[in-house]
Amino acid sequence: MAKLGATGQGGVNRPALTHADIEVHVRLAKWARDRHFGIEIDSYGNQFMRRAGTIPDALAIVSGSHSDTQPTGGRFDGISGILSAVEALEVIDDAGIATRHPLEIVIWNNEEGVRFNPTNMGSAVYTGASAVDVMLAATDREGNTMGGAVRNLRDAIPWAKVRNLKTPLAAFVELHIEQGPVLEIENLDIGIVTAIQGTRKFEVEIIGDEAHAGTTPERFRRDAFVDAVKIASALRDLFYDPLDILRFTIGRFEVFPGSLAVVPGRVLFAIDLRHPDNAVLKQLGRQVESVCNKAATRCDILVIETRRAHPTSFEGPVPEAIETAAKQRGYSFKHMPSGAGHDARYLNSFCHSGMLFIPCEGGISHNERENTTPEALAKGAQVIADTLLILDERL
Ligand code: HGY
Ligand code: MN
Ligand code: MN
Repeated sequence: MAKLGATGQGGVNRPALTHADIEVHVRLAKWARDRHFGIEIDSYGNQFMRRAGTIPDALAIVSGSHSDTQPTGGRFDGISGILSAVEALEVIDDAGIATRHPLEIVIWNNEEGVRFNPTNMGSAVYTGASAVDVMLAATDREGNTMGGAVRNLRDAIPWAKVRNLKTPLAAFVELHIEQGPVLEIENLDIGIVTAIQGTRKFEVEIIGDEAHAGTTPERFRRDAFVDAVKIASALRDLFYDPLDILRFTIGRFEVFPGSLAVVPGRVLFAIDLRHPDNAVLKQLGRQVESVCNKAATRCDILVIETRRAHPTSFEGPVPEAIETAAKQRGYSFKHMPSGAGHDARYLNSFCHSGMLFIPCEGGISHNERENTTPEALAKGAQVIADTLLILDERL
């Protein structure tokens, strides 16, 4: 899978439903077809591969993650969660184990929010937290819509059946690399995820006037870049947290028209804000628009919120089953929160949900150097297989 969208520097660049990402979907669909598993794709492009259970109408127990990556992403963020589910279903199938519930592998569409903004669209749409029409209308930088991209996916897998959005599930469990250093430093096999911090994302548009860079005196300029820098600095002051719990990032900053000789007439940048306490996010998020407007001197400012997700905590059958599985195998584990966002966040308000982390070298992620070990991946996949079977008994 790491060859599909390989950057040449050891990483992966595989935006949602580009050629490389669709190829991931096709290969997994062919693998599933060879196993006589059912394949379904919903109207938003989430793909499900299903091994039937013995009880008719029993809800599916599902595991998986996302196949898209950051532009300079690693080989494990997302895809390791899908492949561990594949591995789990493969061994369960090879062993001829009949489960009561159907077991499913899922590929959530567009988790990273790189090509189409915002993040976690697939799980948000599936569970009803985001409107499908709005999300299908999202466009990438070339003006392609998500709706068109989903049609390309469907065309590539014509044998896939249609899955209805909001089809109920019995449970969802997601494996992910930790993307932080804790498990490696403490020499632990498995992290049982207790919570995901809340997030709010905004887009800020600064609208000035394009002008000739050589002839236009400063006093006549409405330079969008100049105001954008003032705004970015004011936002950094607003979000300064002496406790260093708040996470504030401007990871995208675009200057238009982007020519050396033109005073920028427009700047677009994105804010990523995260905190475990919803009250803090609420209080700070409320101030974004006024701080932007106050800091601007000559330009017009437009602020829109593109994503708001509350902190969520995982409790009940799924984390309990992960713990049972880890104990049975004699794997070391700890309970820990997640700083990164994951699709399990949206599933958690839809069905029993949980996540497990495996160690990640140096805690490095969203980086081409992202790495883990075959042993860590194998233990994680083993726990996923065991967890699916434990949940099949308990639910
Ligand atoms: O940004 C996140 O937390 C996720 O990895 N996309
Ligand atoms: Mn990621
Ligand atoms: Mn991820």
